[in-house]
Amino acid sequence: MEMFCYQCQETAGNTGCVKAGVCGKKPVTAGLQDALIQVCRGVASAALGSVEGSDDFRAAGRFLTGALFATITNANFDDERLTALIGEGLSLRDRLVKRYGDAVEGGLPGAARWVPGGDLAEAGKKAGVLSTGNEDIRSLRELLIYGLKGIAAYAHHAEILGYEDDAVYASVMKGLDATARDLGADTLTALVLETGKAAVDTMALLDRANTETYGHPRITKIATGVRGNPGILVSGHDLKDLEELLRQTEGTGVDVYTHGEMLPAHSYPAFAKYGHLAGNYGGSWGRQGEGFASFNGPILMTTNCIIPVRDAYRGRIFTTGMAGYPGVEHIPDRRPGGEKDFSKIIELAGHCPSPDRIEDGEVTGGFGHDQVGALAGKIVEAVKAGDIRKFVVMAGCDGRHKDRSYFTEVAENLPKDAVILTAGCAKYRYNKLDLGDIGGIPRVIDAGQCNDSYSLAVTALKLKDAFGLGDVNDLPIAFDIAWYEQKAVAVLLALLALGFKNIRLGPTLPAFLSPNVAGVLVEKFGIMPTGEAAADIEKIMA
Ligand code: SF4
Ligand code: SF3
Repeated sequence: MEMFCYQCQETAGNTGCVKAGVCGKKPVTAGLQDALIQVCRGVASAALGSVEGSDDFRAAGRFLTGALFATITNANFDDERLTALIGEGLSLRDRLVKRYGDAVEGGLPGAARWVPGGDLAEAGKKAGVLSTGNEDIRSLRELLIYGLKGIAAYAHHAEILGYEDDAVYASVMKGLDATARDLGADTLTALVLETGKAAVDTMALLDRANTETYGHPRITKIATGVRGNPGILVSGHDLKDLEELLRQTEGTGVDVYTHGEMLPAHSYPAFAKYGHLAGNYGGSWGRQGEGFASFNGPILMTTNCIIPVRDAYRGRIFTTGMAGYPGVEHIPDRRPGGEKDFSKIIELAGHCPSPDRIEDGEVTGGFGHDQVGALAGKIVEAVKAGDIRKFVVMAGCDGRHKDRSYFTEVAENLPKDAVILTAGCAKYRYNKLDLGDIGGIPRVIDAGQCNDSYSLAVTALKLKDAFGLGDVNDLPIAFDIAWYEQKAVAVLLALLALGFKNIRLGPTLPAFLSPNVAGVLVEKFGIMPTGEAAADIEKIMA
């Protein structure tokens, strides 16, 4: 076995990638990511001895959220950057151990003194997933770590906008520390559920960061065609990068297009005001190969999901932030108080042909909780009048698995009195279908990025109040969630923490759930796998 990774939905054979990642991750990269996780454990344990909110505590919190984010599926494939992060983490850990090691409750676990030796990737592999022998403990530890990776991504985005919450950092530290200790299944299960609460808080923090910085999203029609100017395509999830790029391209004659999960940016007042924010180009991350090739201009990957880079656009793709790919130029981070310098990308755009037209329509977005709140009266009326019978939450990720056509089939065949609530790139399976509206309420209500899944939960809670219900599960709502990477794990844990039950999850259940752990989720929360579209629709509408 050259590596072991089973953190995403596309893991080989739904058991684990052992030779190379289906995502393109090489064994060395996998080993380095394992090493980075091990270093993160040590940093977390040592930081727990520091005072919450102190400079050292914050430095650890920031390091952990950034480093965990770098290990999310399709975020960073660059061995040099991973190695640099490991080095940074080891020095931080050793400094924290020296200062606070004695104050750590229960003493420091072995991970805090881990010495990788010469071959980092090999050492990482030894300390990786399979170093835990018991499959249930392994499953719970990994479930915890993947939930924390999602939390880390959200916390990192919030931090970029200047929003931090020490309680979130503390939860990340506590969770990581727990995976380095000899804890039983019950303790780990309780921690997993606690992590769901931390996920809710982190998503609320990011929601505040986004809406206070860029305004509340408003219903917006977004063009999917192209204009005749040269363009830059921005993918990933980072709004700050887009903000700075829009500012720097103003008046240059270069248009900016969004791709994949950047689509919802069009709905924020702070971005909609830019006339050269031209539209959204292409589909979700899985189809970036074709879309990036025909775009003709530079592409900026701000976060996940980057896939193995093709020759067709190798010379014009750039990464920034926690994204990275070997041989791809990386735009360095902004200095405190400064902006990133995108001049090289803008200059390159000026020498590139304009994008090929691949479609010519529009999609509607901008249904954040504030906007839906404004429509609540209308929605409640439509439910009471029997015009809306069910809300079906179909949020989450898209992917390349052939069974994902299930989600298109469900969307197409849901009865006309069902409304789909969505967020994340899962929407690309049905957001360009003409599903119509119910008395002016569109049948696909798109809250935004996976980062905005919180908005859907707030929407559901607002509807619960509007209907005067005591339990969210009494709402006419069903969950049919598509997952791929670890942010979706955090969202799932958040939904469980908020009390939502009977969630369908597909296209497959996570390989990292052992039969016993899956059993607990089924029994306690009614989690179930997606099945045949027609049969599921019947159950959803029942
Ligand atoms: Fe395999 Fe997914 Fe891990 Fe990539 S991230 S190596 S596809 S399990
Ligand atoms: Fe998509 Fe990667 Fe998860 Fe942000 S872009 S939802 S998969």
